[in-house]
Amino acid sequence: MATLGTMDEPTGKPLTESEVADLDAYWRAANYLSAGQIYLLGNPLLTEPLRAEHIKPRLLGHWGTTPGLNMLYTHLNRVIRQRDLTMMYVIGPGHGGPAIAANTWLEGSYSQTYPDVSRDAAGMARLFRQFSFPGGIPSHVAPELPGSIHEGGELGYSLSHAYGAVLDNPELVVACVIGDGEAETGPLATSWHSNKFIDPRTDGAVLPILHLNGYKIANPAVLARIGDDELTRLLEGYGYRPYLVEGHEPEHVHQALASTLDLALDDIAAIQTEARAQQGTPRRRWPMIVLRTPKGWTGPHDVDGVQVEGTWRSHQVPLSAVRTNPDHLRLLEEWLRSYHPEELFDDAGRPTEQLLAQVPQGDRRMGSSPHSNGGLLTQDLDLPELSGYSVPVRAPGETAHEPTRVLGNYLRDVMRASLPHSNFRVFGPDETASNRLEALYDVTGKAWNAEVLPTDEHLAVDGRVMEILSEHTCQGWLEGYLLTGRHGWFSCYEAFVHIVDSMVNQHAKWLKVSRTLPWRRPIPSLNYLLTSHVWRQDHNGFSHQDPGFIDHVVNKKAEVIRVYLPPDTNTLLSTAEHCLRSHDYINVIVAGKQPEADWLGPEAAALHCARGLGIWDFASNDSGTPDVVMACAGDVPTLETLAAVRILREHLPSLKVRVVNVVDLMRLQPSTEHPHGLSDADFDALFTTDKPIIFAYHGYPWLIHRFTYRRTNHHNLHVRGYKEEGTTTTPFDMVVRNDLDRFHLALDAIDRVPGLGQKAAEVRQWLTDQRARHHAYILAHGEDLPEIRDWRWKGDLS
Ligand SMILES: Cc1ncc(C[n+]2csc(CCOP(=O)(O)OP(=O)(O)O)c2C)c(N)n1
Ligand SMILES: [Mg+2]
Repeated sequence: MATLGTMDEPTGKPLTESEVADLDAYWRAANYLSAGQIYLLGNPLLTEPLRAEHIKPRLLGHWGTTPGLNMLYTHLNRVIRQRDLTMMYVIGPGHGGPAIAANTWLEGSYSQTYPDVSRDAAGMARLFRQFSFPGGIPSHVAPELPGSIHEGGELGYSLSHAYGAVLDNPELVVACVIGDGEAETGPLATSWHSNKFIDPRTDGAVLPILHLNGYKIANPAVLARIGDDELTRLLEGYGYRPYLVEGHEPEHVHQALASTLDLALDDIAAIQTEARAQQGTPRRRWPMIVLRTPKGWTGPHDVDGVQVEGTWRSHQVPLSAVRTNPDHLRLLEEWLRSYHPEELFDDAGRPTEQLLAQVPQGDRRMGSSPHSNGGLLTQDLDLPELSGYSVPVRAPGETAHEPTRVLGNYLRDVMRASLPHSNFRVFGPDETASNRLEALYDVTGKAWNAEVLPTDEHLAVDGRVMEILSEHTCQGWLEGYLLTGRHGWFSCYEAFVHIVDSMVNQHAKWLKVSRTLPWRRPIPSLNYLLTSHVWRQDHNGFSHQDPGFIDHVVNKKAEVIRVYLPPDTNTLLSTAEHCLRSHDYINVIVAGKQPEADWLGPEAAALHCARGLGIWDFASNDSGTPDVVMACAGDVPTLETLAAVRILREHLPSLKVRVVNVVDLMRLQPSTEHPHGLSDADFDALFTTDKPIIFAYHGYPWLIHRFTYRRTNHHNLHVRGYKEEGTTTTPFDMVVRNDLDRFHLALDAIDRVPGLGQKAAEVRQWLTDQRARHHAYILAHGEDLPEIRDWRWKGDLS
């Protein structure tokens, strides 16, 4: 056992000479195939001397990380075979794509997925040519690569993805390589703590492997330069038991890595066996590996008089002028021949029996892991009937409910029904209760295996609500969970979900590409519930007011993105059910948690959500010929619109008003741009071709213009929304500050309906006065005017 500050560095030699030779041959083959992908357009087996025309015109890809990744793949295959493990490989430095392509080709998974890239000379030539080549595959561990759930293009998410994958997969071990550069990122740094949320009885295990190759792109990596003592303390501080494998002599590293993997997997097996045999589940110190090997290992040592192997210079292509510089060409040939391809592949380019004997069989191959193509394993959720949760609505606006609290009851029973299948979890940065979803705690707890005090609530080692104050980790866990075929729900404050803007980008890209790959089965959608939204930050104020996540996600491919703004409880329930049934989408639902008027009964809500938008007859008096269209999207804008409509209809009874509510924001886009988009004819019918439209929108107003700029009546569209005016103030003052209040919406209508301004001069003045009254009142009393607080939509005014 290591003493503090010293990593275990196993010294055993578990391998026979011939086993070392076998492993080394496999590793050399993987390295050869990796370098071949980066460099070769022809002459894949080096059957003739290397010439400039055999070299790719553009040399792209990353060599530096690759030999280490190959070394690990080689040895993971060994332990998979020996222990019959179900293992997946997640690679933080996903720029090491050639390594995974090489290994999955060697093991046969690649050719099984892409039969034209056969496991022979012709296939090898294709494998080489297609890499980072127009019409081929990307340089990273992208969705195109079998066995991958993690592209790794954007660094930082490997460990949270790995942990998400092992939740509720008790047999799965994920070997997760973390780049020493990647380890400097915020998301990676916080994700070490995932080990406090694992239940060894029902979850699988992550084996983190910190790849200490010393460098990032042009700099040393911090963790490689703080000394073993400090690094050990850091990793132990995160709750791990680090084992060190260090060296550059292949034979030594083979022995050290083999004995270390044996020990680490023994540790994992012991933890799991012990935990699964008894009731007590104290926190465990899970093993991890620190692999300190040279960056660009086995590549050219010196190029143009400077050292490349073992330095940052090997990050991408160690030899960059091979086509024009005969010296580089010679070095490349020496380098490639140093692996002795003639010993590794037969005359037909097939891997030798020696290599084939080392790969696991069938689904045990990491490139064929069903977990890495999670849709294969997805079992749809058993969703309870909504009727058990929906609220009765006798008349619109008569009653009020807290939408997310009611949703919480539904999610509780979704969770309950999922328990036998262990395939649903709720994620959030400590906001499940704050977002009023606490009914979930009737059936499950919050995952937690660290210390528990008597004053804590709902903490449980086997809890299925995952709360950590790291939006990055929540998102990473959830993505890992979804990508391995299970279902999830992420509830987050609207303003702070921006923290994962970049992660959602990456997931959207993953989905976009996956959808084009017939062999990748659809996975459950990524569902966001953004509550505690911009308009109701009573406790917090300006820092918490930002509805821009919607603007962010709609930049992604239309076929992947869905945005919903349910205006009340029943529409939220219907939307949630729809999202939980869906696949391959990113669903963003924005809905309030404060008591809100119930506008639609269960059936009307279901219909409205199915349409995505529609005329609200109960609030309209236009009989098919409106003078003005009052449109709204979002709960607070809907309330203000209806209040404005009531003012207009009371004060100007001859004015014909049509109310259109939008729940599915994507309906506003042209049908050519989004699968949910309305045809122009449908849009014109709802919004007219020539009448003013006053549109009250939840978020930044420009988005509505962006969606509708091609519509016939766009020049008559006037949008009110959040214009970055906020502070800690009353709910109504928030809308007043942003001109989204009922008085301003009514003013907008008066000003935009031709000829109405003069006739309605008195009403206009009254409306302006109301805003002034409001202002004076809140300054004096600290709360909204009673008639604002107690306002209810009442009866039929027509
Ligand atoms: C979040 C993020 N920032 C920057 C980059 C650009 N980048 C690509 S590779 C790399 C260095 C990675 O170093 P490390 O994680 O140590 O990987 P390795 O040394 O194994 O190549 C950087 C900074 C990135 N891909 N992602
Ligand atoms: Mg590195």
